[in-house]
Amino acid sequence: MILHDYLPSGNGYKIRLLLSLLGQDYQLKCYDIVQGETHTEAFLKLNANGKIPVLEFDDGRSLTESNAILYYLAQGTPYWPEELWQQSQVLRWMNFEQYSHEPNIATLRFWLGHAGMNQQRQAQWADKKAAGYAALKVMEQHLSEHPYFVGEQFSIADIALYAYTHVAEEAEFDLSTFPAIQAWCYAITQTTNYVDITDDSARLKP
Ligand SMILES: N[C@@H](CCC(=O)N[C@@H](CS)C(=O)NCC(=O)O)C(=O)O
Repeated sequence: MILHDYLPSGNGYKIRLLLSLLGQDYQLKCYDIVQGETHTEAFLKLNANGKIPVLEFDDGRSLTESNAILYYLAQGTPYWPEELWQQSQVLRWMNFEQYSHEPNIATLRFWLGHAGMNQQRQAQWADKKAAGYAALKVMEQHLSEHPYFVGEQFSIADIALYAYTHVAEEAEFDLSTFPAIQAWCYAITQTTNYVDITDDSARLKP
């Protein structure tokens, strides 16, 4: 199994973290997305949308979209609940992540730390910042009453939301006023086989 990825990517990290928690072997192939390496003819055959992460299986099939990959890998594991209502709640939070969280927090982090700012991005900064804080408030409210996003169980909803929340300060989000989020982040780091976002031990050797 090959994970096509970009190391700083939270979307890619979701997959790296779950694979590590599950103790699954894989090889990591990294691309520089800032240099457009996901828009080559070869890469577009893996994902016509030109984005990492892509999980390529040994039988030649490829799966794209981080949360779809999480769903696939989590089947039959404790990270995907058995009960229908709880499954729906996992999907609810994963959709929240893709619509209300990632386009704001991840985008600002990418602009600031990787792609660079320009006038057009500067003009969107305040709106994205406000929307990112609104998402963090929704999370804080939930986590002040529950240890995880769905039931009492650490699930792929937590992995999806953790990926960009734990690095939100790189996008100048102040997490100090979100104690429940901080406690939840800390609890995740204490999970057996936890790896951090910079871990590239599965990287393919050139
Ligand atoms: N919805 C997708 C988003 C994937 C995505 O935005 N990937 C970014 C890196 S985090 C990327 O590859 N960007 C390169 C590009 O668009 O050229 C997912 O969750 O996997």
